[in-house]
Amino acid sequence: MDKIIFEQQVRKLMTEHHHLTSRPNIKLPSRNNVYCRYKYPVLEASHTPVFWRYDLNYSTNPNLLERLGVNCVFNSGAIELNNKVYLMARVEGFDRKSFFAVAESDSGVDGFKFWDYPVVMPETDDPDINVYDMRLVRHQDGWIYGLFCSERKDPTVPREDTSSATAKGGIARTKDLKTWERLPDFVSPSPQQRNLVLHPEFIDGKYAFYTRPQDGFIDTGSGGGIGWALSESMNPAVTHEEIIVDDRRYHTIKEVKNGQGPAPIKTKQGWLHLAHGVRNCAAGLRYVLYMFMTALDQPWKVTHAPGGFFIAPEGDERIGDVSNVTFANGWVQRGAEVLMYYASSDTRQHVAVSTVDKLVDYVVNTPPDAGRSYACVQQRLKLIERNLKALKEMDIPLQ
Ligand code: M1P
Repeated sequence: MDKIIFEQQVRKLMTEHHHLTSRPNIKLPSRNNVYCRYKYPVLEASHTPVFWRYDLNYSTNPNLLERLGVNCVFNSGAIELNNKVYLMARVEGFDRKSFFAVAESDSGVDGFKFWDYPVVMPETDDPDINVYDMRLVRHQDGWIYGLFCSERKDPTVPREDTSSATAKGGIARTKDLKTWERLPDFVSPSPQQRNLVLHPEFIDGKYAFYTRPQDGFIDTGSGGGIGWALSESMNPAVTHEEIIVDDRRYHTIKEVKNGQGPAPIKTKQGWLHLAHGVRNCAAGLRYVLYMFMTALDQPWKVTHAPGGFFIAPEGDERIGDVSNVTFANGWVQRGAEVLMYYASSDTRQHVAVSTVDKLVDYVVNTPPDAGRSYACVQQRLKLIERNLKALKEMDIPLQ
């Protein structure tokens, strides 16, 4: 194309991108009165700046080809700073490597714009092949920590095995999300460690972590469950024992595995947790989100565990690079409201909104998983009986 057309095309790309990132989001009516979804994802691959993907120089790219494609944007950590919401997005290139990038918004539900440059995360002496799923935690010690999965090829397998990997808990800290100090990877008795999350407060003067002890990269093996571990320091963070806070269980939404989402939110009633649970079926693994509460003075003890899932993939959310997945590693409390950032099918980033009061009500008053079909029917019968009485008292006829 000639240079004038080239410049017109570049302008068009930039304008289209601006329209996308400025598009107001639309809150959808709630279907359960617990939370509302929003119509549009807050971030997708096309939200990444045009100048991250195209070579915009006529001399080197006269056909204006995309050079470094972005495949998806998902599994974002989240934090509020200076009255803005910052998402630490997992951006995955066409080359399957993930990296971190910050997008900011005033509203937290739309207008997310990526900073001009992605995060340059320093490496350790043993470079990661892939980094992803950062939890952002503002700790009592004054630092903002980023905890993420650091993946490398498993050095112990035969040469022909080019798939086996090891997952370790990567740790870095910052004051501004721009400059990062990389700390040594988390050390625990478990051979694999993903979904590592830092508790925001000291426990008896120690750093506390939610872990996921696991034998294999995908399979939990003899491990699994959301663990709890203490470390004297963050540099290095070392633990000798992991106890299980929330185990995986047969015939539940977390039968195969589970993992802590973002760091828990402190409420008057207890620590509010968002997590993901995984089960297997003929279509493959299904990832849903669930909630639970732990004791204020003993965050490793579950006090309330509503049965079933909180958010499951629906509609377009069901389809993507890894279909049938909802995953969350970021949420932000803004006054009474909670913005929950959940990703669908390892492809795009959404938001759902609720309030602390509603989430506490949901967690405290939703009946637990009754464990067996018969017991579940008994649970539902109780609800039906009370409701039939209530309808009669309100003089509302059955349809
Ligand atoms: O593909 C679904 C998810 O799989 C992993 O989660 P988990 O460790 O619980 O199995 C992660 O790779 C996560 O990023 C991904 O969304």
